[in-house]
Amino acid sequence: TGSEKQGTKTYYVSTPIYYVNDAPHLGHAYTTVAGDVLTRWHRQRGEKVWYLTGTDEHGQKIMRTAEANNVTPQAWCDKLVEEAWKPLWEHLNIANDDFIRTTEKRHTDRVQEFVQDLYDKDEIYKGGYEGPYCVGCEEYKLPGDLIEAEDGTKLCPIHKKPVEILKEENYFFKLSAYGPKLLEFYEANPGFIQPESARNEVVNFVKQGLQDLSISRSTFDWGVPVPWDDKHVIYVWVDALLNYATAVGYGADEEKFASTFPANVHLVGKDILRFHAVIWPAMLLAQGLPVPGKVAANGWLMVGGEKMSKSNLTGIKPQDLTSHFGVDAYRWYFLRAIAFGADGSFSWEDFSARYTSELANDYGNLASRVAAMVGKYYAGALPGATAAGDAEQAVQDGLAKAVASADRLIGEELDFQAGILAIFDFVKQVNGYITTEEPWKVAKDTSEAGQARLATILYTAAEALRGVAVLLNPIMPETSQALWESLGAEPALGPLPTQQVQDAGTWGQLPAGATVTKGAVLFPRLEEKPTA
Ligand code: ME8
Repeated sequence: TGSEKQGTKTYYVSTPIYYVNDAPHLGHAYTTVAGDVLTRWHRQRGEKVWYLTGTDEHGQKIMRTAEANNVTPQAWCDKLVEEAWKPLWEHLNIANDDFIRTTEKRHTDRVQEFVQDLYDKDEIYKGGYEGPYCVGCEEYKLPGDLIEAEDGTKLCPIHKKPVEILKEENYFFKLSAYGPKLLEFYEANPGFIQPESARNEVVNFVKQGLQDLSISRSTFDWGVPVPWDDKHVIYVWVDALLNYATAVGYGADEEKFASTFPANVHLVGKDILRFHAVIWPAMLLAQGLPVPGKVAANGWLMVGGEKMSKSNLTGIKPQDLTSHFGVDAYRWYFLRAIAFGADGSFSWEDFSARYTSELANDYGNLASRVAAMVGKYYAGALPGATAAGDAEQAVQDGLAKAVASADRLIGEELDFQAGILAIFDFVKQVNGYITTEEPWKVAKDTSEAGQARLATILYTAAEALRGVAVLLNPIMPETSQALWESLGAEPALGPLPTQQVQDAGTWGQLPAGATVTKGAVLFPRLEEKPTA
């Protein structure tokens, strides 16, 4: 493609576009924060990055919700987007570059063109289908996938709600023809689906043989009209998946499209893996368009042993947690506590315990002790390191190792938990260094050698924190910025976001004489837990 020729492919990350039948909950925020961390990490490498999120506004689920609330679907979507979704992402410091809504003309026009094109290429035909349909999933289910209620009613395995038998004359996409090509593609690109368990699930599913995909609906009209037959609207999932193309200029801005598409990483929950790892690449193959680099599935946040969903919430909103723990700690917690790809539960107790021991004690106290000592012994002017030895070399090596590990784990492998641990292992190492070196005792040695040691210890600790501020910036941007300022790194080294990850381990960047100030406490002691 043109983009490869120019070598300027933008690193493109997406979240699912969420249904706006209700306000966002912890589960949506989990995926969106992960995408934001990945995006900021790559920005911090100096790469060109595009982070896309948005909302999925068509289909029966939205239509019925609007009806139940006595408003038009469009009015419902407008309200939810402006009053619930966009404000939450702003609150959580999500630095998305665009926000696509599937009701926007820039999207619907291009969706029609895409589908018309497939029709012209004979990839779409008219046929009939009858089968169990889950409105919650907006998906026909295979009879074998259903579970049974005690009274024998067939239920969707995800929503645990009765399925409806739908019978429609619809348009079909020849998905079944793409099975062999997809299997070949998975084989040639082992990293396409992450984690391994998700990949195996998809490969087994495709190996069983794919059915053609019904891509239109004629029993309701809240959707994008099929261009050649306006009694039908385009199936909401075909409409939705195309957001990843329409948002970056498909059919409208060739240059932008060529330099951005396809996504390097589609972040999704494992509930919608098949759409992204089977249907979406097949749609692209059918058009001769390039397929994405990776579909990374996060596990489920669970409540009472079930996937947290709009109907079985914990009653805890993201805002309840951020007002107690702060936005940065919130962004950190779920990625730190749960291995990406695995299921996990939220617990107030676990969050509090980790906040106190890892953020407040290990990290926050280190930052404030170092600033306090530079204040006390050097009136806030960072001393130079003139007496470095093995202990200092070990800290320097520890930082280089943390940089390399975190860059691979977070930036490449999307193993946020292990990456965060690598950074915090280094924080622990620096704490250990200070405990061993006891600068408060060294300070009492007024000999020249003693004073040189004190200066060296404090410089080493401050310089180590300089590296930590860079590494944690994608995860906790507000506290990193506060630390950066407290170390006097700005103006000497420039604004924090311009610091590159790959340079973070280069030792000796903080200049002697930098003005160190004791800023606000990074992670204040927690108030009493609000009573439910
Ligand atoms: O599926 N744990 O939208 P949606 C972890 N519109 N992640 C969760 C979660 C949980 N308990 N609950 C939700 C749709 N998520 C479609 C997507 S994309 C072209 C169309 C996250 O509002 C997770 O990322 O149901 C999941 O895939 C997504 O929210 C589903 O959001």
